[in-house]
Amino acid sequence: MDQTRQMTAMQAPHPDIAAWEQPPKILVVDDEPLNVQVLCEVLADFGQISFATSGAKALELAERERPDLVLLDVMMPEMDGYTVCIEMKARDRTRDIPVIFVTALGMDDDEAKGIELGAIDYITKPFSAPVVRARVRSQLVLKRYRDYLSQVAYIDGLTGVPNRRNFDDRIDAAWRDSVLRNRPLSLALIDIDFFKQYNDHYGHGAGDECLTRVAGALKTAAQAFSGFVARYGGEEFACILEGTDEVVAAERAEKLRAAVEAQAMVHAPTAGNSIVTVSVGTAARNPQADETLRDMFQRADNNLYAAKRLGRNCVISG
Ligand code: GH3
Ligand code: MG
Repeated sequence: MDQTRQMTAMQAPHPDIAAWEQPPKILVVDDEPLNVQVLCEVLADFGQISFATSGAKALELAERERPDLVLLDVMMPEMDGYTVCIEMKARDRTRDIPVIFVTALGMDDDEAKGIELGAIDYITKPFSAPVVRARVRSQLVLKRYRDYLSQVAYIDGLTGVPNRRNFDDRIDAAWRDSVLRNRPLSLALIDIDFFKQYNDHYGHGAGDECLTRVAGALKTAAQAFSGFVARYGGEEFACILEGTDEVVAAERAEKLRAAVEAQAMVHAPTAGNSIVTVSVGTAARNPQADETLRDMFQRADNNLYAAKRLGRNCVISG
């Protein structure tokens, strides 16, 4: 039963684009309006098509709409397609958007250059509608598979929140950033209280549902202060609080604790609390101390266990 639920939560993309719930977004870039018109007509049934007739406008749209694919004319006045591609690959928000170059027939050197710049394919002018459609279709399907795989690799299959791998990457980056910019960084470790009793009483399936609700409540609460919540393992979650010192971290951890309590999920009669609650331990990076990320973790973990010893459903910071 659990497996079925996980599979419906993250389905592999259907090979037929028409079956996708979210139609793909394609950006067509060409300074010649007639070419734009032809490409838009050829691709109309694939999804949502937008267009730009200059490199600058293309970059703006790519940043804003984050299309699944860009068809990019090479020869354009002011900013040519190569420059647009280089700019896209240099920016975080547009780096992963696949680009197909549109080149005039017989310009082999140009095609090679486009691929070296990070384009994934090219289409030659004058267009052949079936070739354009076939190339675009295959790239859209590949893009959707890449998106799916990165989701599977970085999202917890049960609860839908970021997984441990995702968390490890983020905390490493956050730690480096906080050291480099001398900015505060805090961490909250969150563990469900008496969860074994919940499982023992209601069964593992219900336990899974409870975990999912706790994850959802934590994620929603953390959004208010841009906290990054992940499933750290089992019934333990972690929240990265960037730019947050010890005092503010304690306030935010309290909001996370209260958000789970507010769900008012009835606990097992054998559990020490009548509703499902969490205990939280926080730690802030101490810029004065010669501390490692591991040290900060250790302190958050110690505080979590102190919170458990103190009776659970509380936050211990410092
Ligand atoms: P404490 O308040 O001290 O944290 O007690 P606890 O019962 O929550 O802690 P304990 O470590 O004894 O038990 C954790 C339980 O969490 C045991 C394990 O079966 C359950 N668990 C871990 N991962 C999952 C999961 O993915 N699904 C379900 N249903 N249960 C899980
Ligand atoms: Mg627990």
